[in-house]
Amino acid sequence: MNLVMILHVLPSKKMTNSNNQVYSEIRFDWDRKEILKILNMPLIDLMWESQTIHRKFNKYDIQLASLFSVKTGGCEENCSYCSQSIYSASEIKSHPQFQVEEVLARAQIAKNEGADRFCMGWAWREIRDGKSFNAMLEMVSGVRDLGMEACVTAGMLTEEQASKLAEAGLTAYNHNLDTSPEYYKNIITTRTYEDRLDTIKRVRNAGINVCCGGIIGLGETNGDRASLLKVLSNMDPHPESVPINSLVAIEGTGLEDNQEIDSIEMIRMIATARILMPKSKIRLSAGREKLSKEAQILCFQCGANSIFYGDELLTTSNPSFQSDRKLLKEVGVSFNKDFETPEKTLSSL
Ligand code: SAM
Ligand code: DTB
Ligand code: SF4
Repeated sequence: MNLVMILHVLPSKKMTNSNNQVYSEIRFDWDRKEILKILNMPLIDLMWESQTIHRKFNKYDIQLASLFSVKTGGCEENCSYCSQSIYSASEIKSHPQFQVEEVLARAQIAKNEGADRFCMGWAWREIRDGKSFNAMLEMVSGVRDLGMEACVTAGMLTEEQASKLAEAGLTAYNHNLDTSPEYYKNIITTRTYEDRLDTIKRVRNAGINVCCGGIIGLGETNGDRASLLKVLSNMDPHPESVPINSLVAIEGTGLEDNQEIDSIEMIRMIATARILMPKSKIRLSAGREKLSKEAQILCFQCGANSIFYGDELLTTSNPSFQSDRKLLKEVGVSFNKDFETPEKTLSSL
């Protein structure tokens, strides 16, 4: 019996999330063993199964999410992959928080380039109340006024902060689990896995969409990848978006010497995430510069339906707007339907 058949015979669950989408035939009870079996399936079968599920639940369109680092560097956490941690010796340029107008000008550029979502990052352990938070709220409502989805990633938050962000119109909050509960302590020790899960619960309870994923290439095993996917796919409802990053090994970080992952591992991770979370946006995230055009196309085929779009991630580079547009046109998937004139670009700043 193949996976599609399994999905048909398993007891299904109908429920609605905060956006009143009806979920059916979607499971929240995957166990690690069956996930590992999917991850390790012959690649040709895994690609077939994931594409079948993707075609059943989604259209072939790709969400373009631009990323901007509103506050860079000086973070108190010790995430060993991160150039922005005070524990890293990376030579990144720290930058105090950008002003609201500057951030909205960047969002406008991203919109002109065809992005439908604008993600703003703060190198913080947790959101701090006061001037910076008030500015964050203005940025969120400003991005929404541009007609874009707004996403924030700024560390842990309180219930009150979450509800203020919801009021400001925040579409999604990104807070990654990064890896499995078992491997996590090898990567970060300044906050716990439970802390991360609590933050995600507060986001969900405030009615904000959850953006939660992880990183491969941290030195974890396939079993760890299965455990991470188990935690994500047992969230009910599933996170609306699931970024799958591959480690960008940045000089000066604790993981600078980690071996680069093979692109097939990324394809396997994306395909498995698609099978487990059929309707989530699976975002092919950091590390795309190391993937060939063909590997990216296979990721789209297996269910990736979002990318980070724009020349920069937070402190590292990403494929250019132009090259991504060319790639997506070549593949024949659709992206932002409102996007007309690529010429309205950086020159408008
Ligand atoms: N400080 C906030 C936090 O940790 O939630 C927000 C920013 S943080 C940079 C967002 C996420 O980016 C991390 O949780 C991690 O999953 C991902 N990330 C950071 N550095 C990375 C790297 N070098 N390679 C791949 N992913 C990375
Ligand atoms: C996510 O999962 N990946 C993005 C975003 N969410 C914030 C960040 C990737 C960062 C890559 C390394 C850097 O540019 O510093
Ligand atoms: Fe800080 Fe986020 Fe980097 Fe961790 S990943 S060090 S919390 S900016």
